[in-house]
Amino acid sequence: MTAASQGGPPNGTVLTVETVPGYIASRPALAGLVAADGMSVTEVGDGNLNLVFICRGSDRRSLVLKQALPYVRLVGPSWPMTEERAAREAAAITAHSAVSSHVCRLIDFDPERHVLALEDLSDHTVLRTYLNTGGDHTGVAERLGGYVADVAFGTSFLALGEEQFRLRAAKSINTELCALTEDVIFTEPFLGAERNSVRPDVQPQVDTLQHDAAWLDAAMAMKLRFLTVQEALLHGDLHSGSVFVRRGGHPAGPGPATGSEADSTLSVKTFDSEFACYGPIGFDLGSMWANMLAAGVRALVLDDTDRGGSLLRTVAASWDSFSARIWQLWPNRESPGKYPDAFLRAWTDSIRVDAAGFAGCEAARRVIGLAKISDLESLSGEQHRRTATAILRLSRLLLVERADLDFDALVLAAEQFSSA
Ligand code: SR1
Ligand code: MG
Repeated sequence: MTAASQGGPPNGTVLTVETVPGYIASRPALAGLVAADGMSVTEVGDGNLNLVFICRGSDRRSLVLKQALPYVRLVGPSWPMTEERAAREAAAITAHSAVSSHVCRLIDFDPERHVLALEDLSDHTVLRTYLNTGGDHTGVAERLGGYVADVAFGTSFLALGEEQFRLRAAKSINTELCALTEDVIFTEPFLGAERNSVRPDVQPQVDTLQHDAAWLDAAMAMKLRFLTVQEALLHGDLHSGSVFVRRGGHPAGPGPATGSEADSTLSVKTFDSEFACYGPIGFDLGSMWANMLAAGVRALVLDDTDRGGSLLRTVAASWDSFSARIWQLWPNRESPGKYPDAFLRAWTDSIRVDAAGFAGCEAARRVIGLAKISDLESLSGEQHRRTATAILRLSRLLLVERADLDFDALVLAAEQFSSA
């Protein structure tokens, strides 16, 4: 029976705050969760691609609906984009939830209307906002490093065996969303595009970089890695806008760190995995690193020196936790005889180099490309110029020096770049 025949809006319709209660009532998996009578519906989608509704019943029980539109919301119908991305996200959530607790829960998926029903994490805060408003980030990067390791191991040939791994990779093809990533992360910031924009006082540095052979060659090498390497089912867009955090039972917000007690009450949940694909594991780590570095640079430019330094050091912290977790999982590999320890040593070395290079691409695109970040865009004048300039200098360092990157040297460089 279709949703329409049960009283919901017909297939092909875009949900509205008015039609959401009828839609929920029409979905057997949802009807009992939030009562249609007295339901409040708020559209909160402030992302680049989709519609998002928070639906709360009179008994305060709630859920979130996310509908993929047939175009990129940020630009409008002139940029069509497959609605099948909702199916890719549902599949990724399912696969990632099987191996990690740090994933927003999927309640229902409607493949006809391209709608996901998700747990409502309104008591959490988006990590980007949290970082930029002084939230205590103790333990967050460590959790994310562990999450990437769990997903990397659990969706790789090590856990699945080679045959299942290849079948899963074949099923997870996400052509259009990967093409979008290739355009906005690996092509446009480096080769130039009409969709790019930079403020006039940053333009000279961008012009210089776009004629810098070492930076360009390194970015193209990372583009090749993204296009050709299939190690695990990535989140595919693991920036700080794709992570929710909460401490205790209350909305996460500014407050002092309280050591291990704070860690035990910390909730970290990833969401928005519509860009999921089989790809190089370093892509997820690198996306996270670039955004943590941007938050750190911003804090330094705003003279929040201790906090800035501590945000910059989350790169090393997340790597340590990724590495420790993957070695912890290693004994569980399906075929120990075929994969000696030397295999994982070489692999983690290459993941680390990849992560640095991908962080360099993500850093550049957040200054030059279409999809900006509030860490930077909320600044003005000299503060904006200094932050943008430092992020671009970090992009070059991460890309060109990716094979020899030392985390302490990275922190020192970021501190130095932020003071210029
Ligand atoms: C249309 S802008 C493209 C970006 O938006 C998403 O949030 C992803 O980050 C993607 O790269
Ligand atoms: Mg997103």
